[in-house]
Amino acid sequence: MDTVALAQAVIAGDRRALARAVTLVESARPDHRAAALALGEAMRAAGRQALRIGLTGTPGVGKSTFIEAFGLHLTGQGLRVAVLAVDPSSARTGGSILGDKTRMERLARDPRAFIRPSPSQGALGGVARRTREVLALVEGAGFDVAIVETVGVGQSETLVADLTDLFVLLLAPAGGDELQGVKRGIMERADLILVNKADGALRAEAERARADHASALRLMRPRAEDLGTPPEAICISALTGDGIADAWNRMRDIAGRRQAAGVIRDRRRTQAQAAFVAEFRAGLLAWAEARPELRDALAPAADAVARGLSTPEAAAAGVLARLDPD
Ligand SMILES: Nc1nc2c(ncn2[C@@H]2O[C@H](COP(=O)(O)OP(=O)(O)OP(=O)(O)O)[C@@H](O)[C@H]2O)c(=O)[nH]1
Ligand SMILES: [Mg+2]
Repeated sequence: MDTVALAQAVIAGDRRALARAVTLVESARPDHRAAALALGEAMRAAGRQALRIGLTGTPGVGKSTFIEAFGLHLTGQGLRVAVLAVDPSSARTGGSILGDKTRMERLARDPRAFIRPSPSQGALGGVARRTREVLALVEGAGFDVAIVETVGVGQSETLVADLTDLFVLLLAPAGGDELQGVKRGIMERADLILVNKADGALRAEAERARADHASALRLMRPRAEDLGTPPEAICISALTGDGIADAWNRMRDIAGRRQAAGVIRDRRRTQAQAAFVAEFRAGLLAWAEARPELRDALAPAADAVARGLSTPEAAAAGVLARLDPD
């Protein structure tokens, strides 16, 4: 199948075509790149949009269990849901992939759902680039909601916030002050906080955590994108399903307000421009590093720096001067 036919099949809703297109986009082979770019253009021309939801939470907080319950809630309403994962390969253990198979079993079998695990290799920047392209594919394929999941342990959550329209933080009941310090930067990005596991013996503790986070959110600097309605924290249980419908209603409300005010459009424009700059810089770097006149000079220059024979600044300037001897 050529790229044009593949793009048409993706847009027509052919799931196998979508899986093939995703594989092409995630491929590291240079000869797949042209096809991936053409697919991206075809998706852009199709002009479809999904609500992009970023979801982050530390390992074990219940992300997979939540996505299963939440995803089924959405497909139950007739919506089509795609689930993508962004994780540096090191953060993803074999255990959690196995866990996902059982925890998202029903959603994985749902014809209205499409689940794609994280690209297995590569630096975070590269993983994010691929995820942006896969997001475009699932939008072109007509999915209504795209969930991008990441483990909240590094920079990946910022990256996911930069790829999505809404950023949701999933928390566990326990943690207290110490946890709050760790995630302050993430909290500043959050549009909704869900305190999970608010069931059984954990119910009261979850409510305390919710109240703590709700007041922390109220103390944050107001953000223009909130349009005067600051982010909230609610209790849910991914296990029992309590609060899942409420969580979706709130996300829909936030998205609806932002859509009407043009906030989502503006945010996507900013994101697209940032992606362009990142792509350009990555390409420039790859090009420069492949230039023979630089490649051959890099190792000796680094060696000279290590041995104290040159300052880092002078060594870098000397290597760069080879690109442009004038
Ligand atoms: N009581 C209770 N347990 C839950 C709930 N949600 C998830 N769990 C349990 O918490 C554990 C971890 O759940 P997962 O959904 O695998 O968590 P995760 O965030 O996807 O974990 P990683 O993929 O390892 O990052 C499992 O034993 C779940 O059954 C909940 O709402 N209530
Ligand atoms: Mg998981």
